[in-house]
Amino acid sequence: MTTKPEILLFNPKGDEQGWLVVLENNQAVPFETKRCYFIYGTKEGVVRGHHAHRKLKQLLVCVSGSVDIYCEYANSKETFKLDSPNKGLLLDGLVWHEMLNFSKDAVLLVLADDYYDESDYVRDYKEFVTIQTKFVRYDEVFLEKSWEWLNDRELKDLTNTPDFTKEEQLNWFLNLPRRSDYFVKGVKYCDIPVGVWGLKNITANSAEYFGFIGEVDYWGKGIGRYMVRTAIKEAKDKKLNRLCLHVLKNSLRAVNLYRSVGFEEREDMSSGRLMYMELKL
Ligand code: T46
Repeated sequence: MTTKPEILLFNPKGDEQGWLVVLENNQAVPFETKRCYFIYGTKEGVVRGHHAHRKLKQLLVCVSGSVDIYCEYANSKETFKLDSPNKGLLLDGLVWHEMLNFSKDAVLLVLADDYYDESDYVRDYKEFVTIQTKFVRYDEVFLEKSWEWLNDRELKDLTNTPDFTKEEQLNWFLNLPRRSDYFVKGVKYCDIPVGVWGLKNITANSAEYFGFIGEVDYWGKGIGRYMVRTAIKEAKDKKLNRLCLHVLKNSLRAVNLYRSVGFEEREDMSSGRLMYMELKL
């Protein structure tokens, strides 16, 4: 299980004549150390890391000089300054981290709770996003969240959602199990409901994709790409030979995303603010 990155303060022994910090297992170090390594001589401007660990626990201590550690965990992004040998940064599990702004004299000591294992590294940011994204049953939680999301002015506009009442929404939800022309999934990131995707107007040959991320803090991570790729796979599994979608013409991010996975505009079918796109499967 991943926990939030945390700064631990040590208790140095000594006085003005000199200091000593003790790093003992299960004391100042909150795990059993199996491996220790250090990074030094890093040239100016170099950024290291760019990965997360699936399970590894690590304690990073800058024993000389200073370094910044950029961390991404769930939806929070934080940069921790390690500029004293009296403090350490605890990284436990899936935290994307990058080490930057190494001072010339920086020595970054790392204690780890396991031996080196390349398979524990997630070095691709896209994979970091996909392993934390889950497509789950669209349940009452998503129903309630969708009410909030689709009544937000910006999202309502972006998704071209018409006005609807609570009652209409509930009827739609209660009818879902009986509908073979409709498929919908809730999207969770780090267990937090963030969006919805689905296929509608499903026939023997084709369907229409829809999807949105309702939690604005999660835009730009690549979750949308994973949603549409999964929808394409779902359509192929259903043996469909065509997917289509409607997107706002001025929503360039979305248009570019759909183009990048193979959707093409059909100008004859586009109208007003809406672009119609198609993908042959
Ligand atoms: C981390 C940050 C804070 C080994 O063979 N054994 C080891 O124990 C380690 C740590 C690395 N290596 C090899 C793997 C690479 O071929 O050393 C090379 C450099 O490793 P990497 O590019 O992963 O280095 P950093 O500075 O980006 O990351 C390191 C740690 O690898 C990583 O676990 O969390 O420091």
